[in-house]
Amino acid sequence: MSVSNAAIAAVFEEIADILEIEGANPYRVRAYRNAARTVSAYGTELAPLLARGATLPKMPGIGEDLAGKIAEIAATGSCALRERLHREVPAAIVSLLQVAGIGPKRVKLLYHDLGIETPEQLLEAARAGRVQRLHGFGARTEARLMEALQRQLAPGRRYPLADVAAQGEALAAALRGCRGLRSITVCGSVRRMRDTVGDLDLLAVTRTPATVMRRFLGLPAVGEVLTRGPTRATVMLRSGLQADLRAIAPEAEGAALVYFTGSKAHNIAIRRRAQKRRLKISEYGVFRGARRIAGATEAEVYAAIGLPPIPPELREDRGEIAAAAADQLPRLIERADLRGDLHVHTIGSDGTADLEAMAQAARRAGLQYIAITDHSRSTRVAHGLDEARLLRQLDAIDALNARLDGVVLLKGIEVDILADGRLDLPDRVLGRLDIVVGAVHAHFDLPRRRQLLRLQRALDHRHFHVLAHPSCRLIGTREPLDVDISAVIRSAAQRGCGLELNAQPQRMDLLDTHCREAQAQGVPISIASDAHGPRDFDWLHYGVGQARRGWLRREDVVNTRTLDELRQWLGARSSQASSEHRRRGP
Ligand code: DGT
Ligand code: CA
Ligand code: CA
Repeated sequence: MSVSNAAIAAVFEEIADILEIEGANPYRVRAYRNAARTVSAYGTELAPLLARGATLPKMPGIGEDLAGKIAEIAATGSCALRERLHREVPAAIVSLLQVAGIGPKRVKLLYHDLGIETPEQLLEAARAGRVQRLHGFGARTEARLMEALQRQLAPGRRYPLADVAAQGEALAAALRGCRGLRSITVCGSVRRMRDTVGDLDLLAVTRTPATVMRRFLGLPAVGEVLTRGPTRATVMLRSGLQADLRAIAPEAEGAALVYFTGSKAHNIAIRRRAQKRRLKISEYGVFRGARRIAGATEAEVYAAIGLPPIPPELREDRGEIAAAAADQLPRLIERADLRGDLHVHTIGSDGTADLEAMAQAARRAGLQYIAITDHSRSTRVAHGLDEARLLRQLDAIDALNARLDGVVLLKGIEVDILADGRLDLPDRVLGRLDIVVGAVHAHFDLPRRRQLLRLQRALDHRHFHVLAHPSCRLIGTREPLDVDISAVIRSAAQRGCGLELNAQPQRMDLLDTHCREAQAQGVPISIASDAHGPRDFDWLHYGVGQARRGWLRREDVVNTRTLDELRQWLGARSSQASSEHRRRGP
């Protein structure tokens, strides 16, 4: 597997972070940050290009030195400078940067003034009240840090799917080609596409487990070995994530896949079903007495207990076994069904690329249309658009649509839902847009009743189409809004609005169970990347995974429609809303 532009950018970001912690020249720090941004926004993957022997394309701000580093990282995943920096500062210190609310400047202060190197030490110092005395911290910051740290250091911490899946894929890729290895699969909650993951579960199919185990334990990503046996091992990865590896013989591959994919509740339910047929299911196969009657493939295992194969995303013991037995499993949505993306940012607000770069990236991602939905003015940190800037963007979209082939840009906005439920831009502006996506970005802690009224008032708005990231949770950092989501879903149904399933790794919002509720109410779902850069369309894959966990079919998802069908829905929503508006009076 080659090193992605995002991975190259991440190395540059890390170098910039450490240089900043060390107090390096700000220009030097900025050069690495700019390089990170340029590389991650670049439309073509660089590593395969370089591997073919091509020279690096000219990129703004990338001189000879940085170009050399890009080549080094593309070839090896790292570079000499980064390795040296890792030797100079305690490696753990970089993990301090992952604590919400502290950047390099603060890490530097904590290290120099208090000798703090790890999140654990920081929590201890905060509890002792030593942090608030530092320049630029204060009691409120200390309290916020303490809260973030307690969450981060809590046992049973769960990680966003996309992050863990990438690590799992990298491990699997590093093992592929190992002698005697027939296949390697990431199982567990990752294969079920659960939004958060506790640990990685890898399944290796081989007749020579010892060779595979040795290779696995020697991988650079593997830190501490926690337990090991002839066919299993548990390790702590350097990233801080735990991983299990199990080796199994080819004739048991299917049974082992079923077992290690889980969920545990699903396994227990199918075991019960097997028992009724006097069969025994384990990771080694399906047995009648001592005789193995199935096990090589998953389909064979399910067939042995009278079921069609059940997609991994449904294996939660939430009715999938009864549905399978009645031959009523839904035909789940697939990534290829998505024709568009209704939530995309550009440099107009806090994105990293311009309209055209996002349009081209969308086309490469197989999309036929995208809605440009930059932030509105209230979201100041994101440099939200006011009326004048939005109108200029609309002209730019017209001009671009006139010369673009293969992808159409829709005019939209991610408009702030203000504390009282009003929208952040006047009607005369919203009325000119193709699509209005509304979202909460502040006042997360209103009383439960008021929060619902706020969202309902927004949904009532005649120009409103889709409620973005409805719960507003951020995995590991922000709890969901305290609001009756079922009531929000019913309100959306009554008003003909859609709900978004936001596929950003930290969001994954709507939840799977709420997808199912929305489906039952006939609320269209928009699976959206909320892309802030060209590579972010990759996240749609995880959004589709979550939709599948919510039993959604192609017809439940509004951005599977053709552009004409979509426009019809958007238009119908506006005219329905305005007639209701007239009925109810202004
Ligand atoms: P996670 O890691 O918390 O995100 O969730 P999983 O589902 O990956 O759980 P994990 O890693 O504890 O176990 C991986 C799979 O192994 C799980 O999905 C099903 C299977 N498994 C684990 N423990 C048991 C058990 O006690 N009984 C059965 N039947 N299966 C189990
Ligand atoms: Ca797991
Ligand atoms: Ca596990």
